[in-house]
This record gives sequence, structure tokens and C-alpha cells, in this order.
Amino acid sequence: MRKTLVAGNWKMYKTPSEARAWFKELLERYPTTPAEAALMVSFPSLPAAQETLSDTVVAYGAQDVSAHVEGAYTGEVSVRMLADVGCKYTVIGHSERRSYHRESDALVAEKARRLLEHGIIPILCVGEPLEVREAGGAVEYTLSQLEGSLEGVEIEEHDQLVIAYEPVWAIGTGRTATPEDAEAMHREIRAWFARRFDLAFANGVRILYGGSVKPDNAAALFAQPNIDGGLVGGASLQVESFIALLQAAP
Ligand code: G2H
Repeated sequence: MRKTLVAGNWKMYKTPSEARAWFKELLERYPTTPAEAALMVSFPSLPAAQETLSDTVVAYGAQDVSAHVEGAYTGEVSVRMLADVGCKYTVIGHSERRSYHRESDALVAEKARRLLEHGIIPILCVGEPLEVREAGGAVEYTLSQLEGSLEGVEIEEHDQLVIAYEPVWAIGTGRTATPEDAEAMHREIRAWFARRFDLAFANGVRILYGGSVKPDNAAALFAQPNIDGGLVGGASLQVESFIALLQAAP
């Protein structure tokens, strides 16, 4: 049984003080839910997450990590720093970083290696742009991104990794993949894991959907057999709607 994961991706929203108040409110109002909650926050908010969320049911992490271990890399944040503030997860390969910061599959694979070396679970994002989907190449594109982003990455257990399928055309646009379209891609991704690893790994690895997930479409998405939760941007910013997403877990 894969536990539904609802991971908020706050992107570049909320100051550390706003984040701290938000975490406290979530804990006060935390609902009964079968889902696991996680919040992927900006680097300066991680100490607030550590103070407020350590030893609670709410996990947290960062939205990126340096591929370098340590050294003269101005502006970079290392995996040891993330481990020190208690990150359980960290997002890598988000399409916003792939496009605005020209991150390649090889760089994303390097970041995955860094995280795994320190026991932080990568939430690895993949997904096709609109023109690729319209040309009928969505599956091929997404699987090749997956292959490239995991090349040379050694993973032993399925719970060391989470995948987020985020079709680029659905991100922040209000357009969501239909539950059936998303499910079809998730099935392909799971089948890829069965080929790359084995059936047990494929059956255990969690594959989240991301792209305009909202309280009113979450239940239909999360009910699909191969959709194990969501990586949620806009709808994770308010406590109210984040709670509704947690309650949408089957
Ligand atoms: C996709 C998603 C979170 P949103 O980027 O990763 O954002 O839910 O706002 O489309």
C-alpha cells in the first residue's frame, strides 16, 4: 500500500515569519487524514520548519539543492545544510528550474545522488511541454527525462525516491490533466520502473501528479490507482485549501 503524499511546493512565496505562523495554524487545525503532509519551502524558511514541524506528522524540505558537495560556489546550498535543518524531502528537476535555470537531466541526476547520499528523499519532477503533448510525444519525452535524470543514480529501496509527473502546460495555468490522462502517464512511469528496477520497486515507488491540483479536482486525481498524491503549488498556500487536499486522499 502506497501512502498518499500531499506535498506543498511553495515556490518563492512566504517569508520565514509567514511560514512559521502558517505551520502553527496547520498543526492546530490538522485534520484526520490517511495522507502524509509535506511542505517544500524556500531555504530561509527551513529553520522555522525545523522549529515548528520537527517531531510532528508534517514533513518538510527544500525546493532545490546544489549538485556540489562543498566549496566556493556562491549562492549555492549544499545537501549537508539541508540535512542539518532536518529536510526529509527535496524537490529536484522542477520544470521552472529546468527552463529558467537551464537545468539538464545530467545535473538533476547529480542532485539526486547528493540527496541520496544524505538520506534525503528526492521528489524528482518530470513532464512534457504542450507542443510535445500535441505532437503525440508526451510518453516518450517524459520517460526519456526520467531515464536521464536517474542515470547513474543508485537507489536500493522504493521509498528513497518520489516522482512528480508535472505536465508543463498544466503548471499554474489552471489547466489540469484529466485524471485519465494523468493516470495513463503514471502507469507508463510505473512500467518504466518495473523495467529499470523490478516489480516490487515499481509497485512501491510513489508517483505524484502536479499541475493546478486544487481541492475541487484532487479527489478525482488521487483516486486513480497509480496517482499517489500531489505536488501542489498555488493551492498549498492557504491552510484551508491545504487541509482540503489532505482530506481528498482516498
Ligand atoms: C506545479 C505545481 C507545484 P501549481 O509546478 O509544483 O504548481 O499547483 O501551482 O500548478
